[in-house]
Amino acid sequence: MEHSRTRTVTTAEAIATALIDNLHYLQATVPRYATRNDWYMALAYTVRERMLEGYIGRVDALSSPDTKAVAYLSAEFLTGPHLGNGLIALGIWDAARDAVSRLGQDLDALLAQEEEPGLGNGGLGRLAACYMDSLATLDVPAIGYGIRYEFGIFDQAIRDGWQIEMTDKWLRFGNPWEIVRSEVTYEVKFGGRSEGFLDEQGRYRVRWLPDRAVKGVAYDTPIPGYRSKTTNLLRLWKAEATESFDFDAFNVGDYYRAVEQKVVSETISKVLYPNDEPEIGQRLRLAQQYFFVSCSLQDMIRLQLVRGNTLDEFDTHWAAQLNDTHPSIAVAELIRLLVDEHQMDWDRAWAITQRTCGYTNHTLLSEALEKWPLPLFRNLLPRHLEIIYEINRRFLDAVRQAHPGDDELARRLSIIDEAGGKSVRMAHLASVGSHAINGVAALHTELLTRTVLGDFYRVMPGKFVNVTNGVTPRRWIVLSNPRLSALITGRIGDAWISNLEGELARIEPFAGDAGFRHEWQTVKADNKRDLARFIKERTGVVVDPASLFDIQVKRLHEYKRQHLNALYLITLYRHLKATQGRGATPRTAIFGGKAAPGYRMAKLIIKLINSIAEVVNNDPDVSPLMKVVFLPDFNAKNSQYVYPAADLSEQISTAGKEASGTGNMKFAMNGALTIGTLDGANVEIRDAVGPENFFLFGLTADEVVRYKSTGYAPRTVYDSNPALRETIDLIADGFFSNGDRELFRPLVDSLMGRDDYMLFADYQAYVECQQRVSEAYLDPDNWARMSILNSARVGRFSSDRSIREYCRDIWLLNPVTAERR
Ligand code: NBG
Repeated sequence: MEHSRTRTVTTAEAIATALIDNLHYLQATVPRYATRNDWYMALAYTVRERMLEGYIGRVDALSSPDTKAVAYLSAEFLTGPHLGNGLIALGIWDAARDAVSRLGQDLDALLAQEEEPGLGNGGLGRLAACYMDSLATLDVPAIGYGIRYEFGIFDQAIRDGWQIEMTDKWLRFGNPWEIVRSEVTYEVKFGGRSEGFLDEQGRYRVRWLPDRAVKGVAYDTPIPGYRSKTTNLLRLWKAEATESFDFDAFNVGDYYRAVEQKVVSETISKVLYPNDEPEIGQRLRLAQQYFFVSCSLQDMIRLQLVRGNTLDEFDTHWAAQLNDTHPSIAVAELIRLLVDEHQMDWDRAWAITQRTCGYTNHTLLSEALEKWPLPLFRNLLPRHLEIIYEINRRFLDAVRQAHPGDDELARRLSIIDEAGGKSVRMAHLASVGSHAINGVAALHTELLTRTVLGDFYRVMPGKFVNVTNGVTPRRWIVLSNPRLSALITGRIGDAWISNLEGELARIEPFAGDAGFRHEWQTVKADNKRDLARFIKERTGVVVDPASLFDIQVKRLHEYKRQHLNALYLITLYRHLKATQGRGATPRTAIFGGKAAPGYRMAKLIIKLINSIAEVVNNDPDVSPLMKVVFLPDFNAKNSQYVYPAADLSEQISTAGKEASGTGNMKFAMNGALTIGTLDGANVEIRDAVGPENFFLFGLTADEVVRYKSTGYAPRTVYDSNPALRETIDLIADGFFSNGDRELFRPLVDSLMGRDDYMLFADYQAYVECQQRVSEAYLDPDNWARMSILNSARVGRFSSDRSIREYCRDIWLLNPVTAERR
């Protein structure tokens, strides 16, 4: 059938016509009354329309009996704004700009109008979004399954130097990207009990008698691949009340109870938990996890049957990736669906489950490994607990058989933690129930096999693989840094956009070309001017675009050591005071990131940074040479100004703590040099760019462990290092808090007493390394050369490479080279 050409043609002319049409027929307005949001909505619909043919193509593939598809199960997808990305994917940026300006509008203003879906906390959720982009670009049939939170990550404001949280009303003005599938719904049950019975064939079976249920409704967002013909689906579930369950209440006339039931049901998808590590025992969080996993698996089973395939071959047609432990209840739920609801026998269901699931671990922090108290778990998911006991019994039997007499081993491996108040260890459930377990950087995977999953590695070494994270060059170079993109494309053509690993290195020879270096510097300078303007607008602080832009943006966490950076800045400040700035490299230190609302130390670190900023920025002796800025509300949208403008990328976590990092990759791609420890993917980035183009400092992961075990005493370091002592004393004496000695006491005490993250141990090395940075920056031409080499050599950190590895090593499917439009 012929489609309406207004909705598919991509010339400026056609886009302009579509815009007016959509303004009229969807927003019910006309140019003379249209608000900016009306224009934004009309443009978004215009872009979405052009994705739909690809979307239908994908639905066809998902319905075909030969397809193997990926289900990327993730409690978080931090996609960032869709409009700009869509324009790039479809190749209609220039046409859209043209169309919009013919109608008297400004594309940048419309792009700025979009409220980003903040459906994630940080790296983990953003990684899922990069992977969706690469899956679509590589034309891998995939569905991202998650939760359509009504409120995403809070908006951060800074008042009086403190973080203030505000609810994120991202749906307030409508969401033009999603397509509600009111008929794609599943029932999800909770609570109650189970009972055994004999079926017609006399087999023992179990049924679950829940005491309540909610309904999940599918909301699809098309995810276009870069210039690819198909468009994948991000399918997010919204919780609603089931019709069947409140029916009784209506019948007995208890109208209010029925309404209350509705409210209770909807809370499940109400809000994203704003912690990058779980709070133990949040019942609603377990309900969220089970809710989206159950809907997703039911949907996968439905699609499997719609294709005309049987459940016996489920794993031939589906690969389910568990993004951290949040969806790991999938292991028990898939068994329950197959055994209880589809009458499969246990052994077969178990084999299918294991072959279907893969588990990605994203953290080594033991406090971040999810555990659920047994009573809570039983109360919410009684049938799943039984299934988990059965999985565990069979698993531990096998362990005891292979390692007779080693009861300790079995105890440590058990899915049920018997110590103290018993709990369910979700990482164990995921590890047992998956055929592959992967870490997210080489060092991280190695440490996993030695520490948190060491016992699993001993009994099932073959399951472990590494897939180093990657980020999409479409959003993080093309969209964020158009100037750099134009420069690169001008020299090597644009094939790098969909083949970063193969092509980007072709700019390396230009590092030796003075003209190119000059253009490279101009791009950076322009980007820095843009960021300076943005900083002025958001914070009022005026920064010098010629100074070294030294940037640390990421969630606030002690292990990430924003406070080590802060200690350095105090030291630098004192040094500049003492030397009256002679020979100094002007520096602008920029921070951004949210702290979990309940994480007091992280919030105090924000306050400290702002307090230092207050003193430094207002000191006439120093402020021409040094500025400190805390950029509020760091998110995907704002970050697109940040990475392209960085000279120096701060990746200074305590070695052994950061699983991978992905900001480190975005910075390097955009030509920032890294100052960092040997942690996460920093190790591989340094290998790629060459040690001479990377500022390394600090203890290694092994040294950290050794130092701690031989009695690390931060106070001894403090006593023996005058500069450190002066720095800490200034904080303690209230120099940054108007004489208030109490304000930062918890921070000072924690460093002096325990210093869990070894700031003092790394302090001197860090300060000296920063000194080397300052010196290097005094030679702009050489800096430009190093910057070019950084970009040129990090092509392998494209998420396309990561996704190819997942396809090859874990999902066992062949990405066909995507047909380009
Ligand atoms: C984070 C790690 C990062 C890593 C991202 C993506 C969690 C639990 N983990 O180092 O801290 O880059 O995951 O893998 O959010």
